[in-house]
Amino acid sequence: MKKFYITTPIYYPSADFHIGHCYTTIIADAIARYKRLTGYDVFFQTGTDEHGEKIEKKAMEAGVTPKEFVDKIIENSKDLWKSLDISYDYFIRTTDKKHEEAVQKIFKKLYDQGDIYKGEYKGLYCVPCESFWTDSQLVDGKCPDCGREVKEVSEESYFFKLSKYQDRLVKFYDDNPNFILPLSRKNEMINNFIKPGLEDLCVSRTSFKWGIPVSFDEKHVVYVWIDALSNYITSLGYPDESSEEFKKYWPADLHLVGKEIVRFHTIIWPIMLMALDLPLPHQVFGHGWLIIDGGKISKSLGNYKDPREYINSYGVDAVRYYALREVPFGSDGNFSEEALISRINTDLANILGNLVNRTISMIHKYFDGTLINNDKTEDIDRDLVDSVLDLKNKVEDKMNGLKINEAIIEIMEVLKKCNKYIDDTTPWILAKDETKKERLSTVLYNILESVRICAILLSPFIPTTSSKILNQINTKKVSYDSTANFGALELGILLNKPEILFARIDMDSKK
Ligand code: ME8
Repeated sequence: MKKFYITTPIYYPSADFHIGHCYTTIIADAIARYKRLTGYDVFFQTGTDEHGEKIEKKAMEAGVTPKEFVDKIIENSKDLWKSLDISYDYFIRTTDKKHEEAVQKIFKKLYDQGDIYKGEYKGLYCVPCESFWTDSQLVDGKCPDCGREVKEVSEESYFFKLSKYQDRLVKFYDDNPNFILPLSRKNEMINNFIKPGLEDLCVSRTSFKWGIPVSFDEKHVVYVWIDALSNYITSLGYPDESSEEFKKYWPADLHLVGKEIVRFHTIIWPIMLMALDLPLPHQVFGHGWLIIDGGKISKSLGNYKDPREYINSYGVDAVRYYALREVPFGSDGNFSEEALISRINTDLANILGNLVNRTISMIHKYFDGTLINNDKTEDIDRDLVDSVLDLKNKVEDKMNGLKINEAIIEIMEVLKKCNKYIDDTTPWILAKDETKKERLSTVLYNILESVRICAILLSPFIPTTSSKILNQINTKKVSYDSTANFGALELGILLNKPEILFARIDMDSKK
């Protein structure tokens, strides 16, 4: 069986997640589910990034130890992923003993082989981003990522010889043109970081304690990004390269990350792996941000709600659908509750929900809920059947190119065709004429079969809705392979009662 190892970034533990935080994970989940559906052995990993000065400070403010602090709020991440139906296979915490020991071994190995050396760091540091910057990288004297003040730090530190690997990294980019996607992000990395020349990276700190101690020099803690990036291999058992999981899943097929952390994943991470003599991941995809009114969603601006509020109001699949459908993957996209409601009304309630509901209702009304097909086909059926037959490959094409919103659009187009087919064939008129009953059975069969195939192909995106539809149809034909043929839907099945999938929402009532 082919394997697929996909990761999200590991999140900073937080009590205040917003919809932007859900974005990477919803997309990763949709891809993981799609790969599973299509027969891959998937390992989907997420987790939490728990060390660093920022957490130490927050814990201090809360009057607890950092470990007590993270232990308490970690459940918030898990609860959020549960409420979003995230089907991760493994949740790593960087405070896991196994991870901490592995990071110490990685650091020691790099030190022993001369890739890490001791020196003195003098420079600029952004605490919220845990990033070091040079003067020339600052924008208006502030952190180029978050726009906040940076502080001067000067301390004895260990350094990682990034510079030594620069040429190998450039060669790797050249040999693997799809390593960084979208391409614009690759150009950004080359122009902003590689062309000016990679500087050795400061990889230890002594000014705070909350981190993994350097095993041979305990007043130092390992720089949080070295700690965090390692999660992608420590979870698989590294440094035990003979472990089952490591042998099976490494290298990762896809690291999905937000655009502001592409730099860590496409420069520091590959160089760490080269130094460890390990194969490099196949791809890093840097997606855009969800923004509100043109700006990043931010706590200080107070422009967001807890994502669970949207889930409670509109249902998990509505929120997932919005995140996946609204934004062309890779670009920034605006989030607004109005646009969410509008998507629910147009796509989920009208195009999908109404179609399923009226089809199942008609089969109940005209055939007592039993599916029959007297094979009275007509020319008009061809267009619908052909579109349905093309759908599996079209979705596959789009998903292979990580064009998730376009994959969904393809499915929605077929559902729209089903609605048009109903309008054109007018089953309620056929039902009035006893001699048209056979034709009516075929019309309704064609629609329901199209709905079944669309429901299976929608399952990676809106899994709960997909299973509700397949349940209402009461079919056992739910495999991916069964979407390649039109006509697999069993004759004689007794459909379950129709249930409303998405109620239309009155926009005014939400204002
Ligand atoms: O960066 N829109 O963690 P994090 C889209 N711990 N994505 C957003 C977003 C928005 N408005 N806001 C945040 C970290 N994200 C590190 C990762 S990995 C070895 C270490 C995304 O909790 C962000 O781009 O700050 C990132 O991909 C993810 O949320 C976690 O961010």
